[in-house]
Amino acid sequence: MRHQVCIIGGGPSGLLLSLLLRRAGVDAVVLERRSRDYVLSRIRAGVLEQGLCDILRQAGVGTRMDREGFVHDGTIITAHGTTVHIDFKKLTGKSVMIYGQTEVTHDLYDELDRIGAPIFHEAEDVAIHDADTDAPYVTFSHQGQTRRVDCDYIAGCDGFHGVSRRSIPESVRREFEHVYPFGWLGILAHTPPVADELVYSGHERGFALCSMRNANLSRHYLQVPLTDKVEDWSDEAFWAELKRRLPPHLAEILVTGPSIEKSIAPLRSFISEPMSWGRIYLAGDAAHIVPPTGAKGLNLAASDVWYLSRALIAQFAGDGQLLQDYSATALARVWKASRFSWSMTRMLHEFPAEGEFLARMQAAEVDYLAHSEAAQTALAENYVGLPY
Ligand code: FAS
Ligand code: PHB
Repeated sequence: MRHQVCIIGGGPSGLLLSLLLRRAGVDAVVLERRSRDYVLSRIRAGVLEQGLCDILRQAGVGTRMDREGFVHDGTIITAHGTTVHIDFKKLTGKSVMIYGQTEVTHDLYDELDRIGAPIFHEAEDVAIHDADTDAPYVTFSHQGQTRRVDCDYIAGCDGFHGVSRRSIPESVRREFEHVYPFGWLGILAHTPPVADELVYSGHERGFALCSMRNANLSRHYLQVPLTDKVEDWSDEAFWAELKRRLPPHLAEILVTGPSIEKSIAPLRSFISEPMSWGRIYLAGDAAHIVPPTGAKGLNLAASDVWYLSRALIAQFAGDGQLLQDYSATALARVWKASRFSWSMTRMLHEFPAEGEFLARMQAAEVDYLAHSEAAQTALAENYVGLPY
């Protein structure tokens, strides 16, 4: 088969790219390793920047988000006895949308199905060939048959463990990584959120985050040692620890209940440069990973896809400049969002191995944040999303 663009990966990056390209008349196919049910069973991000919301609306898949999502004008940061409300709306004029990544993925799949966009699920052994020529192709096996996609360009939207980044020669790639000495234990429960906005809590026992999906679906996280296993944590133990890490006025109103999902995710900062080589263009987690403290993972995937879709559309219209500039353009925003995610993680997590000096630096940073509108504005403009 032949398509103008072969997209590897059917997560938010690949699906959104397919939709944006098809809206502009560019023909794309998506190859996804997993079943649709598996992809839709993953619980991940919850905060959408305004930029991502605007893209979804323009692409015609924002209706359910606007109906069911929650607009948040701020967030609460509490640590070392100090609590500060960051008022996004007042400080930046922008808000964020609370709407699960799973729902975004659902909406994208539904629209791509409606317009008949080709998606292969359970596409196995995907391999990229001749990416450094003007006739690249991708092979994969599907339902026991070997298939081939001849294409003009390959979009690597296959996440951190995908095949695309690894198809760029090691001699070309420069990878930057910082692994954090802890993970996040996440729980999803049919309980009401503990507050109207998200609560980021730094505590000497460890970081905690109280988030939500709707008025009766909460998503909470605890910083846990890398040695912890999810089976080490009963629901009761999770809730008891979360209460210990919250300010007393929140701990006493926290409603607990049985978990419907519980998992531990490791935290890392990772960026691979360049984000393009030959006819391969990387977008989203295939190129970079951020610690979720800044709620940037999904939102960076969106800005990558926005840049890449515009560049490919222009390329097929005869103007190759945006495509030539894609890697540099995307990386400029990736590095700034990675810095923000790293700084939020450093400010709010426990790093026992780094001793008392860092703890005092963290306390001073939260104290400065609480008393400086300039500091709050800097945090707010990064959290709501820097301009594309
Ligand atoms: P994804 O990893 O979502 O999608 C890649 C797709 O490619 C997958 O469906 C995979 O099956 C497929 N694939 C992989 N290899 C393939 C191959 N060889 N062939 C074909 N297909 C292949 N971000 C936040 O902002 N907030 C959060 O709270 C948050 N929590 C997270 C929790 C976890 C456990 C993880 C792993 C990530 C989390 N993230 C969070 C980040 C996450 O939301 C990503 O940024 C987002 O999924 C990026 O989307 P994609 O780039 O599409 O990558
Ligand atoms: C979530 O709701 O899953 C979430 C929200 C904000 C974050 C990370 C995760 O920073």
